[in-house]
Amino acid sequence: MTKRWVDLRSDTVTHPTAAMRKAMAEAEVGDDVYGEDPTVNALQDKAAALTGKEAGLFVPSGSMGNQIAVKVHTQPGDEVLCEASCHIYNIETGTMAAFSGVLPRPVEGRRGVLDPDRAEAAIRPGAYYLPRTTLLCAENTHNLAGGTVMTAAQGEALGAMARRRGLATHLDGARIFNAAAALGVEAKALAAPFDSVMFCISKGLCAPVGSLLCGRRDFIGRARKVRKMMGGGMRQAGILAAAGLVAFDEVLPTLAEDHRKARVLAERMADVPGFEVDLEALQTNIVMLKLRPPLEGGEVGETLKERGVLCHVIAPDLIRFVTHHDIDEEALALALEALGGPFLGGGR
Ligand code: TLP
Repeated sequence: MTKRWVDLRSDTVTHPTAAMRKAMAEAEVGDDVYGEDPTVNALQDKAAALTGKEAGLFVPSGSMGNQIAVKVHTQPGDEVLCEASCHIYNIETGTMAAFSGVLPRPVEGRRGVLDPDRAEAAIRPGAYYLPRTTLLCAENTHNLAGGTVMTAAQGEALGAMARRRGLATHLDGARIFNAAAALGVEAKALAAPFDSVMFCISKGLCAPVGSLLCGRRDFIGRARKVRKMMGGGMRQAGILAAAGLVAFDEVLPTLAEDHRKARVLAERMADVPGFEVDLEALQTNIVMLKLRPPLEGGEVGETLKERGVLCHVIAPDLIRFVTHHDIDEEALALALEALGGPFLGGGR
């Protein structure tokens, strides 16, 4: 029998469910570059409805969805306000600079949430020799802050400020349904303050590939052109979209379970000498573990791997664990057992 890994590196590691594979095999397809794939069209319509936007566009990845939005909302030389540790700026290979020719203007948030006054203070005055600040990007849930949520009220305050100052707004909602589940609200309430929103079906929702970019109809029209420019025009993509349609019915309603499992893991971690977890900051499915010296990320990661658990070592003092649909009760028990052994003094 092959070894069972408990893979907590990310929720991107989830596999499509049996129902998804069946729907994929049976999907009605067409050429989506002609707009003729009925399953892609159905997914885009559903995504627009879930986020309360006029239209949606199926894109191969979350990064592409975000970067299309940046391109459509800006002109080269513009400045983009974003939270300092956001994905768009830090983990998308510098695409906003390389592809859109824009400058990021990082602003420190609190637990990943931008304060409207601090963000407003970073907007450039209108002098002709300064860059123009034209776009504000937010992230919900916030990945590097540890899956933290931005409430609808916080989003509304940020959106209102941006509108008043004439900025376009984009929400990286890769995990917006985790935020919605944690807050007990609909995703569209969290997306409403923003002009555009991107969410992923390939993370906690278990679909194998893809993300949706949603916004006004004219914005999506321009986004479709940029997607083609980036090489993201797909053909019989209904095979992939079919999994997304299943995900909304089958997996989306179970996200709160992932959050419960993250808390069980985090509570166990809080008892391990040298481990530090901020249980108050833990709101969804991402557990950020801080290590106190002499513990070191690489070594702790290796020890866990020897015990069958995979995690994402972000820095020598920081490890990320993400729970998801494929972490069942047995996997959770294995992870808890792995955390039970010593991490110092040759306790492997
Ligand atoms: N995040 C991945 C890695 O890139 C870190 C992960 O394992 O969490 N926005 C957010 C908030 C994300 O967390 C991610 C992926 C993306 C965008 C990009 O999505 P993809 O990987 O589909 O390009």
